Amino acid sequence: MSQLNITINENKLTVSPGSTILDAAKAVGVHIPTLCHDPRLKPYGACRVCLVEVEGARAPMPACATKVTDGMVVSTDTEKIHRLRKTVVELLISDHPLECVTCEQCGDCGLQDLAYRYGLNKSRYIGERHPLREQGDDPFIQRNLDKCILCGRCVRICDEVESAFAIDFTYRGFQVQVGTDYGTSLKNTSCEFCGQCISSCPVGALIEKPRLNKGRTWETKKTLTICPYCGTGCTLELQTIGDKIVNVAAPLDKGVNRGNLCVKGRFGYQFVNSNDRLKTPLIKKNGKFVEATWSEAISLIAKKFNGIKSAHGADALAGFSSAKCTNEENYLFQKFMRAAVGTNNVDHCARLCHASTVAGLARAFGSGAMTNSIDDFAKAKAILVIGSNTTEAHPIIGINILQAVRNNGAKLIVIDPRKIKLTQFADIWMAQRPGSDVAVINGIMNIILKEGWYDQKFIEERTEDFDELKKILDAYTPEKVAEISGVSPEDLRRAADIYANSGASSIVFSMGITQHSTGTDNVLSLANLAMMTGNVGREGTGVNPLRGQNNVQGACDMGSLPNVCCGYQKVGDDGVQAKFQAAWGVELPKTPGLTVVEILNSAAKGGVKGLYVMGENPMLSDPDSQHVEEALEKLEFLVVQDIFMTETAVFADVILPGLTFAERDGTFTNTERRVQRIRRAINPMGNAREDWRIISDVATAMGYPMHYESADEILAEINSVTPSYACITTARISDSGF
Ligand SMILES: Nc1nc2c(c(=O)[nH]1)N[C@H]1C(S)=C(S)[C@@H](COP(=O)(O)OP(=O)(O)OC[C@H]3O[C@@H](n4cnc5c(=O)[nH]c(N)nc54)[C@H](O)[C@@H]3O)O[C@H]1N2
Ligand SMILES: Nc1nc2c(c(=O)[nH]1)N[C@H]1C(S)=C(S)[C@@H](COP(=O)(O)OP(=O)(O)OC[C@H]3O[C@@H](n4cnc5c(=O)[nH]c(N)nc54)[C@H](O)[C@@H]3O)O[C@H]1N2
Ligand SMILES: [Mo]
Repeated sequence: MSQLNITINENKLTVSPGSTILDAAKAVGVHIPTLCHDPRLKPYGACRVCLVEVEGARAPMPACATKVTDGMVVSTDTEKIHRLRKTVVELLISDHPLECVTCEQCGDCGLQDLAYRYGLNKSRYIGERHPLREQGDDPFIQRNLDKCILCGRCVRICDEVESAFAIDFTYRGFQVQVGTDYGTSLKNTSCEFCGQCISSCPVGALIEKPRLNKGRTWETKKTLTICPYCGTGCTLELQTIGDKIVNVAAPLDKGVNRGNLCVKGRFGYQFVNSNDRLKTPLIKKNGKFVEATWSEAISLIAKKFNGIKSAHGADALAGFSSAKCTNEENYLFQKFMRAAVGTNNVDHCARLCHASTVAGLARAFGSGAMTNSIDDFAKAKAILVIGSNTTEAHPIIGINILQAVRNNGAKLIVIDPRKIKLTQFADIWMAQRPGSDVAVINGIMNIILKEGWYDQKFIEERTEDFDELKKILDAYTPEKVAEISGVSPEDLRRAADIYANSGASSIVFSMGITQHSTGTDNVLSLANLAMMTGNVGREGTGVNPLRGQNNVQGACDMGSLPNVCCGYQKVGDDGVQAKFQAAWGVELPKTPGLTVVEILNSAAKGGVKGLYVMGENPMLSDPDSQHVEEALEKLEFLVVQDIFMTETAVFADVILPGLTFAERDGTFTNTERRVQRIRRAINPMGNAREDWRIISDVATAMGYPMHYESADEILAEINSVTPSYACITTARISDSGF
């Protein structure tokens, strides 16, 4: 479609069809004030402060809700417009407590800015005022209803973006207020405490409770970084005063989340400044932990590890790396285990999580990760969510999926034995018997085959062994699948029709698919379904595993795995061996090492004698905790490097205090393989140190020198030995990742 011409205050420009006057003004740097507008929401046009004059129009128009037409001539700075805006602001402040001196939002308030601009410190309009109605009987959201200007942003964002529907306008006329079905409390409502409403509120009516009285926004230092919780990898703005995080926000124009966060990202930062953090190294003496210096702790580890190595060989040692730590730390940890210790016994929690995805998708497509990006969900015509409780475990991806369904009309199929939030919005919800996924997917493929809904051209050009698949599918008639899974033949048929014939269907999966003894087969079945219908390799399609922890994709990419080095370069391969021996300057072990589960099995039998656990909590996370306890107790020497005294750390001989995400630099790789920067916002707590610095010091003490000045320097080394990260330098990672 052709571009549209518009003139704003003498500035001429062209914009794309669909742009509003506000968009166009922004593009030429003309400021138009707004109160009810939020780029995350549909245009509303209620507050009237964005009124502008349009040549030929009878009355001023709201810039936020008026689409540009070709040849439009707009004035934003006329006397008439200023008079109108001033009146609107005066009316608003006539019923607004002008207590800016104590208001949390002072300095960051849309209404205060406008009142200042128009020199209004009182209103000509005097009438009934709303009494003080402060609310907030929950831990997260302070609601000052007397400061509410009824712009509706909180109500709309709760509906349009979060699909939580917790609040609405209640009562009528002068009594109108934002409330809930349960009076005014947010407790016992569908509120998810994501705080999207707070992030949208233009005034001080909604405030993050934990930040109360800790400092105004303008007093804080702001650091852009990445959320430390799940694999979505949302961009956070940490607001700090001194070494304390006082609030978390998210910029509207950055990252995968563009201003949105979930309850964990927005409110779950107290652990950083918690007094329970480990602050100094600890050595166990006579069953009790005693504070130690770094050099005491590190030389003890070097002595014990070198002792076990010379007595029993390097394979009597093992290490757990961490999906909580950065790429730089994961790279260094596996290098430490391979080059300094001399074993491939290195693994991490991906083993318990998406190991079957990595195996299955690597076999099907050559790479074990999402085939499409998070933004692509908006382009899907149908989304099949199987074994992923997306809105709870990956909330920002969850809201993307719901927006695709509710705003773009994408069809939603949910295959999950449990009723989850997504099932409310699903066109079809199949509650199969747990573990019957291969049968259900085969049943869907059986129908697609019979009906001829498959993509013959795609199959011929891009796949192998379709005939083999056909033979297997014959047996999975809808009736037989119904018997195995409990899903009705009608539902299977409808699901097959929607998935195969939508034009662009995307599959989303997570633990409901992977955490099974048949996990790899489950993943392969999903890949087959996508390939059979040509739903891969295009926008809005694909097979999309949602990775769990914040940097589990990176921990895998960096080779914290027993069979591959960074970039999935196989340890048994001669070329790989030669390359890393040259790069790291030592002889390297050739046989693949043990997995997380095998390491603990071996320890229980006395095979593995020394274990280094960095940022994992196997006592809580690994199967059969009694068995884990036996294994940990049997070890001759256990090192735990964590930020807290965990259930695992109590078994350690030495505990090393690491730093949180807020105290260090580095990179995380999110579920869509976007490499993003985390940045130090505050100084390290106590005597704790960066994980990468600790690993380097232990390696050096063991006789394999590692000297790095910064995370950047480690990334440069990663660039040089990892083809898939070759060009990902810090300089090239912009604020939105690489
Ligand atoms: N709040 C919070 N968020 C997290 C985490 C956390 O600890 N807390 N952890 C992160 C991590 S590491 C991960 S891996 C992800 C996990 O993210 P998810 O995998 O989305 O989370 P689960 O709760 O394991 O849910 C899996 C879904 O599978 C369903 N399910 C169970 N059995 C079957 C089955 O046989 N077939 C099918 N099709 N479905 C089944 C369950 O009912 C559930 O809805 O979450 C990440 N996000
Ligand atoms: N019962 C049960 N078991 C499970 C699961 C389940 O749902 N239920 N889920 C499975 C899945 S999907 C996964 S991914 C695994 C997860 O298994 P784990 O990786 O063991 O998970 P966490 O308990 O999150 O442990 C992370 C540890 O890292 C520490 N930590 C956080 N940040 C840092 C840091 O910057 N540096 C250092 N050194 N330490 C840090 C934390 O304090 C915590 O002790 O658990 C698996 N096991
Ligand atoms: Mo996970």
